[in-house]
Amino acid sequence: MMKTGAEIIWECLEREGVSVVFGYPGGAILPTYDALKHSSIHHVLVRHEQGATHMADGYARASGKVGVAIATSGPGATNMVTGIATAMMDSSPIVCITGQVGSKLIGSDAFQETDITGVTLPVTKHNYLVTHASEIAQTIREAFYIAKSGRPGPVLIDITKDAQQSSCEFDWEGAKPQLPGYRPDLSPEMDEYEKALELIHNSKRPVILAGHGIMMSGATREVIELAERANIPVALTLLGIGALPASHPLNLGMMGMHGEAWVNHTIQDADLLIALGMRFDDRVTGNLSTYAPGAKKIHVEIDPSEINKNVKVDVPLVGDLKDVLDQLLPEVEARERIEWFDYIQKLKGDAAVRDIQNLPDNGHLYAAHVINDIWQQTHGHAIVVTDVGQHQMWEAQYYKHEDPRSLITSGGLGTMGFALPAAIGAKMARPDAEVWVVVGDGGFQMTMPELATLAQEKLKIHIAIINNGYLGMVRQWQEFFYERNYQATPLLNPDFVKLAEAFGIHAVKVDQRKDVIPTVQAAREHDGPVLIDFQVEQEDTVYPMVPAGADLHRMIRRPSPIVETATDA
Ligand SMILES: Cc1ncc(C[n+]2csc(CCOP(=O)(O)OP(=O)(O)O)c2C)c(N)n1
Repeated sequence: MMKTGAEIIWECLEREGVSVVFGYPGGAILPTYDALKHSSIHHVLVRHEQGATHMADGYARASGKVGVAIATSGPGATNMVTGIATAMMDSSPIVCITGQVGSKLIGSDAFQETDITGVTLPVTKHNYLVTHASEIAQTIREAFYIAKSGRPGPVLIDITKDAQQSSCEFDWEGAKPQLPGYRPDLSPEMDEYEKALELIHNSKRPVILAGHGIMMSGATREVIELAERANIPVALTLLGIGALPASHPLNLGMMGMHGEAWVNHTIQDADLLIALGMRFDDRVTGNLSTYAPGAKKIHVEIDPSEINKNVKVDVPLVGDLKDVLDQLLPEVEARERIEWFDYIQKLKGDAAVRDIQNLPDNGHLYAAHVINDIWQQTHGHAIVVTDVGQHQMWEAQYYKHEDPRSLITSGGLGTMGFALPAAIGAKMARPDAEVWVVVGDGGFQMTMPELATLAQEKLKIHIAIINNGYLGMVRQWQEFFYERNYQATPLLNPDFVKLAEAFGIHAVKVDQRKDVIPTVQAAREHDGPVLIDFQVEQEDTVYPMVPAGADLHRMIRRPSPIVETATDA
């Protein structure tokens, strides 16, 4: 059947199972918007194209499906770059469709022309420039396949205006992906499994390092089975949080720069690290030359280019984590490891009790109180979407996630402005779920126009601004490493309550600890979005902290008496 390129775009998206797209129109994508009237797909009008990409990303992370963002050429497309890079660093499957100037104008510096495939080449898993309607169907099918297969990631399709306008025969079946050079279905050799099993069985002090790949591969059940069967404690990366319930007895907690001291010590003292779907980021390892010196390393990872990239491993198992664990699990034998668990228990010391919660009310509101109370009220079952900064680390420390895909945060790129739009995407993906935004006063202001999108879509999302009047995490680095020279970090903020009200969003300010729980409860009962401006202690600090590049076990500790963390063992 003859269809225009624009009609083919929508038809292909429908056939790929897309029900919502996030976008912003403009001249070069207008034919596609014109054809939207014939489609059943819901279009969310964002307020900035960066928001569209974060929404698609949040949608993808919450659902496991591919998120879709649409923009026009030139500035519309370049506004997407930050969101695309964010998705790339965290292996999030999104497809971005951009309009391009007419094919005859390409290279002429035409109005709103940018070489967006050139610009996004290093931050996409793959990208395309499409100049004929007849190429659209196959390109979209390939883009979806590439985005979600193997190590997931963002794919961009730039489609010229004339390709959208012209007509051709639409043949879905004939447009099957043809990617002879793309081999995402790798699997390890049998002898690698045997080597891994030998290491697991002979190890006395093993630790599983759980990363984002566990969620991406849908392997949470298998990871729990491995941990339980072989009796191995599990340390989590930031993006691995949720891979096993916080309440699980083998869950050690988060590792790395702001991980618990005992978790880092456990890793440093291990004789075997079993890295599952994680990539040994520098925030996780600290100084590579002193990282887990006595440990053999098994690395289960879908992307072969990650093997030996940062940490030299003894046994690489390259393949889909779920498939690898399915193969490995029947051969894994039970072990006791009493000494190892006794040792870890000693490392925990008093730090297992985070006494900031138990301090008498000194009139100050700490971010930790806010996050702890949100956790208690939601019983660890909300989807929490964070921004980047101190609040992000406090969230990871104090919100005890029980479910996979329930912490959505920009880990790899650390993109401020991510939280609000990503939460909109997550709520569209999981309308049944309770969604909280935990965001700093700085990052919130980067994408706060998306409050308008939130109001227009009438989504029940709760926004907790952790308002400390500073670019808090940078202020913390200035405090520790730049002699408290607070250059360019104090913030003059707008009145966030009035701002939200201007968008028709219910909002309230909280500066007393006693008001946190009632406000959280009221927000949960409110029928629609709520913004809470939590005015917290201005110069609070995230402890513990491994300074960048330092040895993982040399952490800056919270000075007593506020909170005592684990002792150096
Ligand atoms: C787009 C972007 N610009 C700059 C940074 C560097 N940065 C990291 S954390 C941070 C401060 C965040 O402040 P705020 O949003 O108020 O959160 P807080 O740390 O106070 O919780 C900055 C500027 C970044 N991560 N992203």
